[in-house]
Amino acid sequence: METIANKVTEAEAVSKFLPGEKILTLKRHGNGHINDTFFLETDRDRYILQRINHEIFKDPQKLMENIYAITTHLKKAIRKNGGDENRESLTVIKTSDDKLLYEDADGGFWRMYLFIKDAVCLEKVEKPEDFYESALAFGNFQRMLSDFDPKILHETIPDFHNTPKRYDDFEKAVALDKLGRAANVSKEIEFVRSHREEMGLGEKLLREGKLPLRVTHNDTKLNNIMMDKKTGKGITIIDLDTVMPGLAIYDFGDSIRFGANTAAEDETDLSKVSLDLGLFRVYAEGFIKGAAGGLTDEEIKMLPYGAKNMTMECGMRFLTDHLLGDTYFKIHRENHNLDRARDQFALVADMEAKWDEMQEIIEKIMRDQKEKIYA
Ligand code: ADP
Ligand code: GN1
Ligand code: MG
Repeated sequence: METIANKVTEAEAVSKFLPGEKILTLKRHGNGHINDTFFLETDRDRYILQRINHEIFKDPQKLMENIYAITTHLKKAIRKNGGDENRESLTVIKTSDDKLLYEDADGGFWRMYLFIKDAVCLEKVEKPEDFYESALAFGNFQRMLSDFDPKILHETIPDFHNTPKRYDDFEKAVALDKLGRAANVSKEIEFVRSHREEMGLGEKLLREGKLPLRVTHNDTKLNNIMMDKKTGKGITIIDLDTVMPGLAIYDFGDSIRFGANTAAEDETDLSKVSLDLGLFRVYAEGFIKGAAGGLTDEEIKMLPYGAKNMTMECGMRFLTDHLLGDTYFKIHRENHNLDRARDQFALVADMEAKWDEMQEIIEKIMRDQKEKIYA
């Protein structure tokens, strides 16, 4: 068996889900910023074991009830389409006493999923077709959840994409200046402040009923989707922790923020950071197609704003965490959150330079769609 730190605790957790299975491999896995994720291979099958970050998800039981309800709904839709429900959806493995979670003696909360086999999780778009396929899959995910009753869902992180609320949290962190870091980041603080007003637009349109509240994923970055190794298709949407009522333009936007950036999310050479307009167009086409007519004209028109606002909000969250002492996002080096924030702000600036082109791309897709309908 390959070993890892804390192996007693992880192995103990495994025994609660899979008593009698022999552990062959158990090791850290993936690049998520939130949970502790482990790859597990036993003499029977392969699995993902996760310790849920309960500083962030305050009620792991309710979180798992959400995920169980969502995956049950998705599996039904997948079966109806003749698909493979254990491959196209996450599958929750319960404990041997039929619970969705195991709570260890230290107050850690563990869950288990089937491992999605013969699939890869990309950290970077390698070719436009991959990005198009991921867009189709996220659009399709949105469509499959369009008849899911949002009232069943617990709000796992209240105000997750409430950008004005995020702005208030940012100002509080600046005022507190817990570690005396604010003086060094005055340029970044100014950048956020200069965008304050526009960051409220999504919430305003929602209040006015111009954008609908839907059941959305809310964390649609490229490494939250598994791509089939053979066909290259987006096969499974993972990381369902933040599935909650939200705005479709933000699901679109978060994918653009991560996948259409010509650099990694934490690149320090900012000259490498820019919006790839080709990828923006490809993703927009896939997302609209995947949603299969489910998006309103107003939503489609607001896609560029969704991209810019998610980038702005994420940069602001990274900067807030830097000011508060890096307690939210996992960091792997000094100033990691600051590097991430600077990268996001550089991307926002590039979107501003390319704003007219972003709008034209979306308008052209809308015109082409109408022509197809009336042809
Ligand atoms: P986080 O919330 O920390 O991002 P994720 O649930 O996204 O955690 O998991 C982290 C990584 O683990 C993913 O990016 C993916 O590479 C991998 N992963 C998660 N669930 C599965 C699964 N069921 N099958 C295969 N890989 C998975
Ligand atoms: C986190 O969990 P993960 O790594 O897929 C975060 C997202 C951010 C993203 C930035 C629950 O996503 O909101 O956009 O990092 N998830 C949570 O990379 O806060
Ligand atoms: Mg993730």
